[in-house]
Amino acid sequence: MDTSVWFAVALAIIVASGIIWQKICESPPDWIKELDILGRPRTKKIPGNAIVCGGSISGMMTARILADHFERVIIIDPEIVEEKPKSRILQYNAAHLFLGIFICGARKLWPNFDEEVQAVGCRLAPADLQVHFSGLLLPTPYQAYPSDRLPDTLASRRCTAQHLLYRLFRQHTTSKNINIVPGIVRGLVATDNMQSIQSVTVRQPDGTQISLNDAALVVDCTGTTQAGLKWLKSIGFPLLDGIRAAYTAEMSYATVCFTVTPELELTLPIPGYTSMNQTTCVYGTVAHFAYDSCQFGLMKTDNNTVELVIGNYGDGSVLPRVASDVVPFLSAFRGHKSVPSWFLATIDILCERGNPRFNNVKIPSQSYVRYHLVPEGSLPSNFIAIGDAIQQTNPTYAQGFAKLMLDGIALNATLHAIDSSRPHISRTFSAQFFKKNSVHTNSLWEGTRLHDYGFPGCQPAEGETRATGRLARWFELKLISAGTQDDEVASALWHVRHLYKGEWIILAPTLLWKVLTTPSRF
Ligand SMILES: Cc1cc2nc3c(=O)[nH]c(=O)nc-3n(C[C@H](O)[C@H](O)[C@H](O)COP(=O)(O)OP(=O)(O)OC[C@H]3O[C@@H](n4cnc5c(N)ncnc54)[C@H](O)[C@@H]3O)c2cc1C
Ligand SMILES: *[C@@H]1O[C@H](CO)[C@@H](O)[C@H](O)[C@H]1NC(C)=O
Ligand SMILES: *[C@@H]1O[C@H](CO)[C@@H](O)[C@H](O)[C@H]1NC(C)=O
Ligand SMILES: CC(=O)N[C@H]1CO[C@H](CO)[C@@H](O)[C@@H]1O
Repeated sequence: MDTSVWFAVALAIIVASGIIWQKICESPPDWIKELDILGRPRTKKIPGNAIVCGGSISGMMTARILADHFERVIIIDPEIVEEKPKSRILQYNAAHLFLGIFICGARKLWPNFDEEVQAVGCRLAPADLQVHFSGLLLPTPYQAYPSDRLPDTLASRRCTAQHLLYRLFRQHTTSKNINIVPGIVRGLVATDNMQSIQSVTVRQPDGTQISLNDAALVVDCTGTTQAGLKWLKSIGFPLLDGIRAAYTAEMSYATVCFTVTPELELTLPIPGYTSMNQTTCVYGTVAHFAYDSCQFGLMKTDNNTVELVIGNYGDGSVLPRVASDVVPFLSAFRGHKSVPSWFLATIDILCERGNPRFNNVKIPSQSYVRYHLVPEGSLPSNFIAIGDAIQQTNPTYAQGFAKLMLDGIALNATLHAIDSSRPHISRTFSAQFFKKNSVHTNSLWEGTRLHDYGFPGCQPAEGETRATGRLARWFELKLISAGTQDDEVASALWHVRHLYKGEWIILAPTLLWKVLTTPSRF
């Protein structure tokens, strides 16, 4: 064959593999396919008790899913029964943002989600966060939804969102098979052969201890406490210390909550808006690590509230604590474009007339219990964890609720794969769940951790330094820079952010080309 034929053949192969590469990158992630079967009950239930330890967001979602699969479900939490304010949840009064995938999953699990959102005074808003990077806008992909409204997200204070989920949880028909036990889980008891958990020990509010037996499945939903790890170690499961990775982003977080009547809202000088209802956030910006250390955003939340959230890497004492601190703090933001004057004027009005209430917290360190790395056979087959009990990322990325929904989707898919004629929890159940789930959620940990390492005050995980991930940060800046200049790249970023698409979409040849060739603004 002469060289021109070789060349033609080689070119054909490159083009064909490029098309396949593009197709692979654009294919929907597993969790989107598995979302379809979320909330569908199985006909023959698995015998025994499915025991959920912890009754906050993860616990309620998990109990709801398990009630489709198990004969009996028990949920244990010291504060769930009369729906008391959550003194054990540090972020109970902190502002939250919710990513699209959480709303999709919640609608599958609770078909009346939208009505209840209305009933408690929360709002479903188009998922336009008006997010800026170092002051430059990353556009929202309205063009990708030409005939339709942009997908929704939830705009609500955390406390109201918690109340919403509690109502949905109690109203659903599955709740009659869910037994609520007030109390604190003290530990687990393994079977003699150490293959599974047989019972859960609970201390009730009156101080008495009870044992919940016949455990078919035990789920750790204890959030920050990540208590499951301690319980397993204390009864002799050989879990190495390296299983839990941790670093400290050294972040502080301030929430300023305003009361805004419709009349006051009309006086706000927000350009181009007829109302704050049109978007989720009015304005938000994230810092470039070489220029500033803070990020902030303003959003209308439930009822008549509006929240300003400010996260700062490093010293928490610089964050505003009284009304007169707020505008000076925000005006000092350094980026590639300054904070617009209408935004500062809006905050000024809100501070003066919106009765500002401050809630400042220090964010605990970030951690990931990598149960998927435990050698097969070293975990009880019927133990899993969901939500912050597995992975607690930097909350200013607002991924917590979306991440626990991904965990829930993986749980349902793993349960669904169980043989329906003789349903039981097999020897490999726990390993299967953690493996599947880690494939979906590892990148949330990787992406946020490596971004945080860009900030000077951050204390890296053991075995890493702040230089770890330098290449990833270089690529991130290229990507964001291209996003501020190209709608297709911005659309990909938005879809990955809301977890509608996997992050590999960025590697599609057409996008990658744009990212690498667009001149960088940073
Ligand atoms: C300041 C801040 C801001 C955040 N902002 C956002 C945001 O904008 N968007 C977002 O999606 N996420 C955000 N998050 C993260 C989000 O709040 C968490 O991901 C979410 O609360 C996790 O829910 P969970 O049910 O797993 O854990 P938690 O909400 O922490 O609940 C744990 C539950 O376990 C119970 N418990 C603990 N130990 C025991 C025991 N031994 N026995 C029985 N029960 C027990 C507790 O009482 C509690 O009810 C933020 C977090 C913080 C700290
Ligand atoms: C918010 O509004 C809803 C619906 O109008 C109302 O039922 C609820 O009591 C209000 N909640 C608060 C905390 O004001
Ligand atoms: C915004 O939405 C709320 C709640 O749905 C509604 O009561 C209010 O009238 C809306 N405001 C405007 C200006 O459309
Ligand atoms: C969400 C849930 O609990 N259940 C379903 C998930 O997967 C399959 C799909 O049919 C159902 O049978 C499960 O019961």
